[in-house]
Amino acid sequence: MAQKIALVTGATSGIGRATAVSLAQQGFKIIVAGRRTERLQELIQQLGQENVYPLEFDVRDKEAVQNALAGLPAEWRSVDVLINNAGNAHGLSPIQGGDLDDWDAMLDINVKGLLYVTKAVLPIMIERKTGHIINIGSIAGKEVYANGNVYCASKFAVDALSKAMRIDLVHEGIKVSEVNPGAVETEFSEVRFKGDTERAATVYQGYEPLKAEDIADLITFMVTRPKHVNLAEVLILPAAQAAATIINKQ
Ligand code: NDP
Ligand code: 8X3
Repeated sequence: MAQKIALVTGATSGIGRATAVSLAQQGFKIIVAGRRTERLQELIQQLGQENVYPLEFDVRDKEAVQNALAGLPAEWRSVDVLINNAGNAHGLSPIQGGDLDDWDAMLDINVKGLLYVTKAVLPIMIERKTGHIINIGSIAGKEVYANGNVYCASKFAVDALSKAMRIDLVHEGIKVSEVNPGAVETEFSEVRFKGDTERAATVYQGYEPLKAEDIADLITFMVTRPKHVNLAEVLILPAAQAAATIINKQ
């Protein structure tokens, strides 16, 4: 049987990178997408040129997204699985103190970027009447917390879009799922706090957060279920976390 092809956005770091590695270990061929070319090259070195195809684009640039997908070589075109993972939080401020550029970044990347990539991949899946899309939402798309405002709104939008996509695409034979993680130790907080690594580290102190590999395990499980099974929505938390801001810190 032909190897399945998965496209992972945000594959240069954290959850996306771990997912690319895990799916490659399960025999998938992986299209890895991100802006940091050198990290895409590292994945090729690690997983082998025959198993990995790099796509460098900013998900905010709709033309770049379309061109990248349209330019895939024939042997990489039949994308079976799309992991819409690229995203970040930018800042953590009350609404009255929010930064307009941070708001643009979160809505443009987390919401519109996810839509642009999905739109570019869908014709391939619809033509073949098969496919599985997994959107990475968040616990922040299930509950709002203080100062989370626009990031939460972006992830509530991912939640709504995941449900809506599942409804619209069911008749095309395409499965749509959503993974909603709690605290995962990645570069996420470094990005949120604009390179302040000390502040970022405090987010994960006093308890055991999830690792990127925990989310990758879950995604790998979800995409390897039989064709008739769709794990539609999963909330995955560290054992020490009960809600977005309720964490049993020692
Ligand atoms: P990281 O910061 O480690 O990874 C983010 C990834 O997104 C990078 O690969 C980055 O690649 C990519 N990305 C960011 N902006 C763009 C852009 N404009 N164009 C293309 N790619 C972009 O964070 P995580 O792995 O933690 O985050 C992955 C997803 O998981 C995000 O959607 C996040 O919201 C979600 N999430 C994270 C949680 C956590 O606690 N860590 C919890 C819940 C959800 P590059 O910079 O190379 O472009
Ligand atoms: C990331 C988790 O709680 O920082 O989506 O919003 S949280």
